[in-house]
Amino acid sequence: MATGQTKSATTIRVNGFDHVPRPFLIGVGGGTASGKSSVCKKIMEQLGQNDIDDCKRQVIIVSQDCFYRELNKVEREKAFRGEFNFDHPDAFDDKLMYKTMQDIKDGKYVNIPAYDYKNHQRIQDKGQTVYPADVVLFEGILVFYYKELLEMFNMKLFVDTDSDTRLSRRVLRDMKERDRDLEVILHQYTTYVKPAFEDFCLPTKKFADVIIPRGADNTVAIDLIVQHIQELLRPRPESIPRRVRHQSDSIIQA
Ligand code: UZR
Ligand code: MG
Repeated sequence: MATGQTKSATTIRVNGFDHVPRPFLIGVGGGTASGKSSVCKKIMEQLGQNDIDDCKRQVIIVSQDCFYRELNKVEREKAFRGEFNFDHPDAFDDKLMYKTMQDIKDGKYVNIPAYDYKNHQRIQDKGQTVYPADVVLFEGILVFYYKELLEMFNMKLFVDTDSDTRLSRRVLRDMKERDRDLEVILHQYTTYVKPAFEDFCLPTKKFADVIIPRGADNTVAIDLIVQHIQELLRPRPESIPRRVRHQSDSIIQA
């Protein structure tokens, strides 16, 4: 399935009515290197979703980074010099992001682009197919910035980690995983990352339902969130299967 394409939602018949299972959408915001991905992974683990086939997962993670927009030639040259602001809301393809998240909410199958941080571009032909799931975690620095997106979330978490910790993690990660020089990382951080965090990310903390201090180290907060999600998923009518998926064109019950 090509990037941006969708496949219509799976309809199931419950008590004589057509029903499309819709996922519970959780936004996970927070500054760079705050531990958003780690918090999502822990939630997934505790909901017993590890070592499960992609198409059978009840909980999935989608990263906002997959929606960085395509850069033109001049912008890409700037990006390689560390002079492009990836922390500004304009760096994202907001239209594709809304459409994709709306399709996910509508229980459709979607394909989202993969992103290459070393070359600052989408990886063509290498996307992630998102199958309809019970819970979708959407994580990123600016997930609560865009009003249309904000309104889609059923639950909003903000990972609140001290900025010294975030900077030191960011330096190590960018050197190791993103092939960057220390000087470029620090220049980028002071010029773009930190000011944009203060202008665009931090003000969205007020929209959060739950603020998680210390990120993934905060096992108590993560336990509470997991318990809450489990309870929210439980009250579904017994007659509605927890999960359905396509197999050829038929519908099978999990
Ligand atoms: P997290 N980013 C890159 O480093 N390169 C890119 O091509 C695109 C994004 C960075 C971006 C932002 N900033 O701070 C970070 N820069 O990815 C967000 N510079 O990712 O939330 O995992 O830190
Ligand atoms: Mg991340």
